[in-house]
Amino acid sequence: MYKNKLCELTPNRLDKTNQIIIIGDIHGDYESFKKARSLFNPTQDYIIFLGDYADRGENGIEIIESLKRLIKKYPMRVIALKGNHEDYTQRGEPQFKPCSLIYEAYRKRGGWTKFFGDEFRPFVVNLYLAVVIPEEVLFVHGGVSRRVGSIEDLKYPSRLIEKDVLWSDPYDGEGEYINMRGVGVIFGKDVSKEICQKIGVKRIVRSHQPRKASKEPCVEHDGRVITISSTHVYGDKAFALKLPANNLDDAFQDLEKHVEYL
Ligand SMILES: [Mn+2]
Repeated sequence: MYKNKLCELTPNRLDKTNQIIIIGDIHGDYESFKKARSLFNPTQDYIIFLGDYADRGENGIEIIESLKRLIKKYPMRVIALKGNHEDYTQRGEPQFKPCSLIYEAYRKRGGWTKFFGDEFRPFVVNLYLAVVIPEEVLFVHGGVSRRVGSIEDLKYPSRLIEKDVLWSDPYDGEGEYINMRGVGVIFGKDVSKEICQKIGVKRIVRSHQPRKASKEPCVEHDGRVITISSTHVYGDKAFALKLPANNLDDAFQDLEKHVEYL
């Protein structure tokens, strides 16, 4: 039996929750990771990581190990998504470029095979593909495509759907086309609208394009798609979203008030 890859934050689970903290791509920036973690109060908050923990920055290993400890300590409150930089074959071959985590593992942990088998693979297989707050928000790393026909497709995704969710990007137009990245699609605002309706949410929060959110959240598709970034590796601002669990709709209307710089 496959593991359900969709984390559902139902009203029942959000009861007695203060904030939902959302963290975008970190990409080896340990300082931003530590600041993000310090925003989280485990007795009353959720923290959702949108993936891409390693590569580009220097400290992928430290971030992955810290995040594993955080999940272990607060399994009900820490939710980590898979990004395209967590996409490896069973044998540890990255499905993306460039991958610097392998070299980091050689330098810091004495090799890749052992680190992958003992530490990284068990972490990756337990990552979610998406989080949904019913009637409100879908959180993913990359985006959506017309292949996502229902919420069930996110619970038990085909490999094609998984790739679309990990790799896709919104674009300022209509329809759905091949992505220049070589995987996933670029999706227009008609596609966002259609998929939001099918899944039963108002909007999609994603990361995957940190430079698009270099100063603040990038809001596209009539407010339906929001891109965030939580890394300094490109020399840009890094931030988290701190959303009030009981008033999400208003928070999205006034998003700048819920941006916390890291
Ligand atoms: Mn990415």
